Amino acid sequence: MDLVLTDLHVATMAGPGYGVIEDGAIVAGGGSAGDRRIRWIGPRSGLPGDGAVETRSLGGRWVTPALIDCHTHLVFAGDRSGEFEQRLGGATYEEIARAGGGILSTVRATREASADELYAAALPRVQALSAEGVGTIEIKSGYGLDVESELKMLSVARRLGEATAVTVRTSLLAAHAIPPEYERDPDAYVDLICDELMPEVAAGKLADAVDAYCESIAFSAEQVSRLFERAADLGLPVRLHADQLSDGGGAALAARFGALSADHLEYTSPGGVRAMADSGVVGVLLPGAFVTLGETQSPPIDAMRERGVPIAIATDCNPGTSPICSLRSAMMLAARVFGLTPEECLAGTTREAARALGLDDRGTLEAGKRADVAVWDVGHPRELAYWFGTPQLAELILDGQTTAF
Ligand code: DI6
Ligand code: FE
Repeated sequence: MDLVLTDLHVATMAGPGYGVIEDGAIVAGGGSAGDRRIRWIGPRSGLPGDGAVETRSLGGRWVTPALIDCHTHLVFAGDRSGEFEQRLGGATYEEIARAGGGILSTVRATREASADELYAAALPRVQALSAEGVGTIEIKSGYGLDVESELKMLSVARRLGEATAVTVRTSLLAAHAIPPEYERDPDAYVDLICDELMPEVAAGKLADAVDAYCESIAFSAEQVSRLFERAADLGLPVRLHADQLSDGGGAALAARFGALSADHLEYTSPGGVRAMADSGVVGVLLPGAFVTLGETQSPPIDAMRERGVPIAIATDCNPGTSPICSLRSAMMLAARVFGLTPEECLAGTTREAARALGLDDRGTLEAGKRADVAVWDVGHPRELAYWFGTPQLAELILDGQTTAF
């Protein structure tokens, strides 16, 4: 049966601007479970009156596309709050990483944890995001750094998608840090990823994309190129942690491989921005990491706007640099710290985030898109990038059905 939503205002995010439809209506349904679509959307006065329908009045509330968190590392074990204390005392992220802390500290805990323990720890993080209207979450591996533990992380991420109404998209981020066993021969670890891990992940359809961390403390452009060539062989799209702590030419590298996205971008050069624009690479901004690390150099937002680089915003939820399970907070930080407009913040967590994941079936409210709708107790959609830590979600409809949160 179709679901008809009326007595609402819509920010379709299909443009121009918020794509506002005042006093609108939405007809959802059609399609099988897992693929229920918007059949019609427009002003209430034009509502088609055919078929068996369940009509719901939303009491004049605003609706938007369900939000999309397109960059998280939310499957992990352990705790790194002590590193935050160290950094507040003056230590840098690189110093802590080089001393064996940082990512490798989470790797030790994640390797030791069972799949069930990882799942139990991650589920509340997924629930916290969906309680704020998030209907699609990307989750990366990258705290296993060996074949077995990377597969374990990806399976846990898949299980989170199966057990909840949220869509989970996974990325293989085996090239997140150099594992201790390969400290003297990082290239052999890149071989392991290319020759063993990636083919197994592809065969098991455990990852929707391949990601890598291109940075002086992680992997070189040459190593990333090898990984991305292998990903292309296996038909897996790529994305890149680029230019977070220094300009390593990551944005241009991502562009050269036609990556879905390049993420972080604090140190990206004008040439990198140009390359992204030419290749249609989405720039994913991660203000939670920027603030947590006390960074001072902002991504080149003006250049991105001038060149028309699509801008997405994500939490980067992880235990080391972005301890945040709140996409609404990331939106507010992107506005306040990076100077994005509230409209850019909402586009960055809907339309552009969908693009960063290579998903063309969501991110806007239009006929033919998935019936993933967030219903808000706000007077205007700009409030979504204003209030943070403040519950304003009235209802989350995913795949045409109300979801508990
Ligand atoms: N950049 C980040 O900010 C996260 N990963 C990355 O490549 C940090 C992950 C961590 O410190 O655990
Ligand atoms: Fe990240």
